[in-house]
Order: sequence, then C-alpha cells, then structure tokens
Amino acid sequence: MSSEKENQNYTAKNINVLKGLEAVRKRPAMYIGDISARGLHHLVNEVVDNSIDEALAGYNDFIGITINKDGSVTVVDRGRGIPVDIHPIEKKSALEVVMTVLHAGGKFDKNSYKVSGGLHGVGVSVVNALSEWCKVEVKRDGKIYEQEFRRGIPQYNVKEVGKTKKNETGTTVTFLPDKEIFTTTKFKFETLSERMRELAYLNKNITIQIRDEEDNEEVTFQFKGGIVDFVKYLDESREALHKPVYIEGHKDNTPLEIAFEYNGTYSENIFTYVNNINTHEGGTHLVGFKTALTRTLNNYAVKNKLIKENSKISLTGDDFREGLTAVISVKVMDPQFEGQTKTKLGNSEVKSIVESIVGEKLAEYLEENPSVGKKIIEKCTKAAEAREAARKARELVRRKNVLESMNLPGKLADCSINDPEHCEIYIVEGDSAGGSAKQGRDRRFQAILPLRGKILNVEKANINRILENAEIKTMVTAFGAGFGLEFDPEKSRYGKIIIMTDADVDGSHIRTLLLTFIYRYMTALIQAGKVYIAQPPLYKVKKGKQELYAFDEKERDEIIKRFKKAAGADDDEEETAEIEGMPKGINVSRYKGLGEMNPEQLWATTMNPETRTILQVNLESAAAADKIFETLMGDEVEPRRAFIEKHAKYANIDI
Ligand code: 0RA
Repeated sequence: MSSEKENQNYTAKNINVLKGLEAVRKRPAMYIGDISARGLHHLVNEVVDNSIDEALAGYNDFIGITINKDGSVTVVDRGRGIPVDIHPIEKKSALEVVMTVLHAGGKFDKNSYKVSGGLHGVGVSVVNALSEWCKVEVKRDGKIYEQEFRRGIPQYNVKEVGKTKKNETGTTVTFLPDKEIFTTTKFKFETLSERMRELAYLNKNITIQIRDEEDNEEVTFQFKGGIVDFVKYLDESREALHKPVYIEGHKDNTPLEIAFEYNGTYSENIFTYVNNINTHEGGTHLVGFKTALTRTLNNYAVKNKLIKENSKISLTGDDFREGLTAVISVKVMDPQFEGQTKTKLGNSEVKSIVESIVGEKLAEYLEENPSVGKKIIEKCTKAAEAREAARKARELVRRKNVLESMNLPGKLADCSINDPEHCEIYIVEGDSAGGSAKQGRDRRFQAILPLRGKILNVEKANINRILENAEIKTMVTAFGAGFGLEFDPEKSRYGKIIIMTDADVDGSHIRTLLLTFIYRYMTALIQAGKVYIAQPPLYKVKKGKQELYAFDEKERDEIIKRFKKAAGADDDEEETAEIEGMPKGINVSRYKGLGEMNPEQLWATTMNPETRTILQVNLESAAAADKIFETLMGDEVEPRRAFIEKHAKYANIDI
C-alpha cells in the first residue's frame, strides 16, 4: 500500500467519523431516546454498560460513579481497559476508534455476553459526541494512558501519562454533557442509583459505588445474595410464604439464574433480564420458565397427593403464578430483541434451555424442601378455588341478566331510584328488624335486605359451600357487582352497603361474618369506602313524651342529668315551658335488639342520614387486613373490639 493511498484512507475515515458524530449531534433523540433528563441519564448507563460487559467477561468487579461538582460524571471500572494499540491501517488507537466511530463498540471478541451489544448499545462514541468534553483514562500493561475530546473530536492522540502496577487495569471516562444538546444537564443521584441497584442485584460479584460531590451523598451497592436479595427487596412490603427458591444452571453457553417466592398477594411479578437488560415484553426465556413452572409444580402436587383426589378443580398456569414474585436472569451470546419497544427476547432456543433447566432443578428443589413445596401448592390451590368461585359468580350474574330484575332476591325491598351513588342497602339481621327497617326507611334511596340468622363463615368453608349458601347468593345478586376476582365495585347497585346488626354478642358475630365475606370476596367495596356499620342506640331515655337516644353509657347519663336539671330549673322559663305538664319520672330502657324499635324510632336513630352515625369500614392495607380478619374471626372479643375502634372511623353521612 503506497503512503499516498494510506493518507487517502486516513482522510476518508476521518470524514466518516466527523459525519458520524455530526449525525448524532443533529438527531440525538434517535440515539438516546430523548434530550430530557431521561436521555441525559442514559449517557451514564451507556458507559456503565461497557463496564458491566467487562464484568460479564470476568474481568471487572468494581464500578464507581461520581457526579462531580462541575456537573460532569466520572465512571471508573477495573476492567481490562480500552485497548490503546494503534491500528496499522487506520493509524488510530483502538481507544480513539471506540470513542469516535458509531457502533464500533470496539468489541473484537464476539464470544461474550454484552449489555452494550444489546438494545442500549449505541456505544460510548454517542456519549462522547454529546459531551462538551470527554476525557478517557486507561490503565493497561502497567501504564496509564489518556485522551481528551471536545464534542467528540480528539484533542490529541492517546498518550502515556504515567505508570501503574502491571495488574492494575481499568477505564475511567469523565464527560460533561453538552448544554447545547440537553434540556437539562443536572444529574440526579436517585435516578442513577435506581439502575445501579438493579445492576448490583443482577451481578452479585460487582460492587457499585455512587457518589454525588455536589450534594454529598454516597451509596455502595453490593448484594452477595444476588437475585435472591433482589426478590426479597421486591417483596419487601409483602409477606413471603417461604424463603426464596434459587435455581442456577447453564446449557449451550447460556447461563441462567432464577429466584422466586410466593407471597400473600394475588399479583404476579416476574422481572426478566437478558444480559442485564430488562426485557419488559418478556419473550422466549419467560415462556420457558412459565411452561416449566406449571408442569413441574403440577407433577409434584399429583405425585405427592397434595391436590385432593375428589377436587374437581384443575390448576392452570395462572393459578401457579398468583402471588409469585420472580427474577429471571439469562445471558445470551447473540440476543435478538423484538417487540414494540425491542424488549422481547426472540431467540427460540432459549425457551427450551430455560424450560429444561427449571424443570430439572425445580423438581430437585421440591424433593429436598417438601415444606416449601406444600406451601406453594396450597397457595396455588387457593388461587384455583378463587378462580372457580369467580366463574360461578359470573354465571350467577349472567343468570340474573337473563331473568332481569325477576332474579333480585324476593326478600330484598329495593329502593325506587336507580342511581347507585345515591342508593344504599341495609343488610339487616333477622326478619323482625327487617320489617321495621322496611317500614321506617326512605324507600326512594334505601333498600333493605333482611338476612336470617347467622351467615356462613367463609374462612372455614370451601368455595362450593360458600356459593351454595342462600344468604351469600342473595347478597351477591342484590349488590349486582360479581364476586371474587371478577368483582367490580363500579357495578355495585348501591353506593353504601350498611351492615345493621343488634348491639349484642350475636349481632357482633354476624357483623364479623358479613365483614369477612365482603373482605375476602368483595375487597374493592371496602377499599372504595362503600361499606359501613350502622350504629343503633343502646338506650332510650324517656321523660314524659320526650324520648332521647343514647349510644353509650356516658351519653345516657348526660341525658338523665339534663332531664333532671330541666325539671328542677323552674327559673328557666323556656325549659320549664317545654316540660310543663309532664310526669316527673325519667324512664331508661336498654335496647336489646333492633326489633324492639318501631319503624319511626329506627328511622330517627339509625337510618335518617341527617341524624344517624354510621361507621365507615376502611382497611389500612390489604396486607394488614389479613391479620385483622384473623383477629376478627377469633374467639377473643377484646381484640375484635379494639379492631373496630381502630379501623372504623366515625363518619356523618349526608346524601
Ligand atoms: C473495546 C474492547 C475491549 C474493551 C473495551 C472496549 C472497554 C470499553 C469500556 C468503556 C468503559 N469501560 C470499558 N472497558 C472496556 C476489549 C478489551 C480487550 O480485548 O483487551
């Protein structure tokens, strides 16, 4: 090759480089998504991805990120260091090629798992192009090298600036984002920490330190437990049913790690990663996992007779994922990303790899940990039962639709207006109280549903019995909003569900049973604040024709005192006039049941929105509620009373 030709080549390459950098600066969003804070933070991720690649290749165990006082960011790692040797034809260092040529990535070894080769992988050259200045320091072969750039253009060739220990290698990239490009150039510690925490969970051998020199903040992430710690972190606010299951294996150069646990909730949370990239849209690795999970758990349950022989319910894939939190992390040599946001793994071979590793290792795990296996199958069986219950409820609702209002329970005295928001339904204990309530109500917006005696304890009954229970069927149909997983509070025919039971032990038991049912199968009603407890008075204090109601002893005594004072206060003209001609005796009676009140009294004391007091049932959180309802269902009266005081707040309702 003549020297003239070399020069031409050199010039041509440079023109291409300049064109490339120019293209990035002209359309930055095409390379980094946008030019807002998101795009800005993407620059750091882009550099860090390269440091992670070094870790994946087995050469790096530390990444340090510093937000400097001047607004620049430094990313330091202990990888091999970007090669600095000069390419004989291009007459440029590999370092300069990596920093200035788009998509060069500089990755000469194809046999590696690359974050930067994946969908992020626009390369550090983009960071360089979008920075006012950028400085790279490389430690390699016992020497320290340096090169600086302005808006992507080299300011000098890579030069040796010092010496270091032979085994000390690594790369330090410092860059100041260009204010001409970004709408903001202020880095946020929190935003950076989020991705760094995730990376630290996914790579248990790496320590990631982040510092903010401006705000004096610093955090170091290192999770020896890796994705097991990740799962625990994800479920921090949920109650785990067992210690996390951890599966590790590899096949055909495809290493796989999975950690999962079941918790007390109904939601499914599976996070999947390919080469540390979150594959939001899932893909073949996720499909492989789901397939193996369903098959392995099913086989295990059958083999160990954990599913009742007479059970007509078969468990579906969804049942096996209810309350599941999982992290799947797989490394793929040549990942193909598909889907809307290019976050769906397409490599078909990965499905069978994941499926076979999970199938084998999970079966092994379950054999060795039968108590965990039992808990998981119990949880999944409950999910299947709830699903079946929802199906039955759908049928119930469907039937209702077919028969229209004909199917509303005969015992229900419905209200006349149709607007659910202004309608309320009183669930009343017993036929006699039901009778009084029906007569006493304002029939325009108040419906009455009398229930006969005790309703079923849904905690202790299987789903078939629950749905066969007449009182429960009546309620489901009357509310008209479905049941269980299918429950839709928007469809509720009433804006308020008011439980009205006697103020005695039986009454409180019935109230608890009703609340338990609503909590377990119509949770959203409680969350929407639509469930109330009526407060009938405990005492009637009568003096002559004047009757006053007291809701507790204190109130009762105050009324008595007032009556006495009024009777003795002859000097007070008005009050004397009011009680003039009335018998002297004050009569106090204790209401034992709602049935003792006549319709007018029931209206005046308990049902009239203008004067009544009703307690709104509000659960602080579903998680806490689990425990609470255990308390409620127990035989202890005191914790039950304490619960009602704590979790039901007084509410004066106006319509
Ligand atoms: C090109 C080739 C190799 C590594 C890198 C670039 C590299 C880039 C960055 C950016 C930040 N930290 C980095 N660490 C490494 C492979 C090195 C080799 O084959 O020796």
